Amino acid sequence: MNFFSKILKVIIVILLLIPIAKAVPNVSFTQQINAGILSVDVVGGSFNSVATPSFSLSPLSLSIVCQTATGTLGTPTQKIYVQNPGQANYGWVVNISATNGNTSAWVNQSAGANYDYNDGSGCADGPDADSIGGQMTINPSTGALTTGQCTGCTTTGVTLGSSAPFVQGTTDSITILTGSAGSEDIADYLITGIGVSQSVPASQPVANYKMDLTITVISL
Ligand SMILES: [Ca+2]
Ligand SMILES: [Ca+2]
Repeated sequence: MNFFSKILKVIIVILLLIPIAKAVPNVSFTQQINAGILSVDVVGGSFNSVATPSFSLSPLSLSIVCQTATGTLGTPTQKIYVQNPGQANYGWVVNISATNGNTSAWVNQSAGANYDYNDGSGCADGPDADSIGGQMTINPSTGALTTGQCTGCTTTGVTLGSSAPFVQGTTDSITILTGSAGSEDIADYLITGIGVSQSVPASQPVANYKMDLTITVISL
């Protein structure tokens, strides 16, 4: 190895060790926000969704005459919660109806006689085909409507529904709350204190009775 080859090796080593400055790549961060989903839920005091919402009418004693049981839909631990995060700018409606359709009934959990929830004749059995009496009335007008988590929102353009009884084939769905086109496009609301009453036929047997109702929201 002569002198020049030694020099060359040293230069090569030095070149490899020098860090090569590279251009720092520009990373473009992007974030898309889509319109939220119009929804209704049953929530507790901290807006936590209630896994199994429940509702009980006042207990009755067996009676030889027609009776009325009452209850309140929407309580401090089970509030009805409506959210419109910009999906329904032309308005929306919250309804309640029987989960299993208008031929549903209050089902005797002891396998005895059921009673109706939508007989237009009240306690007596009317023209519907189920041969049982009984009728439920939903009265949203007694309810308390407030805004939810939205800061600065108002309930302008949002109104509670009127009292109405279920009548099979005529009133299968009852309006709880309506948001007009003029209501805020992005807002949320809470409802408590909806009145529920149910006429129970005379001599209805001692038992627990059950039926399911569903609350839905649709955009206009
Ligand atoms: Ca019926
Ligand atoms: Ca009936």
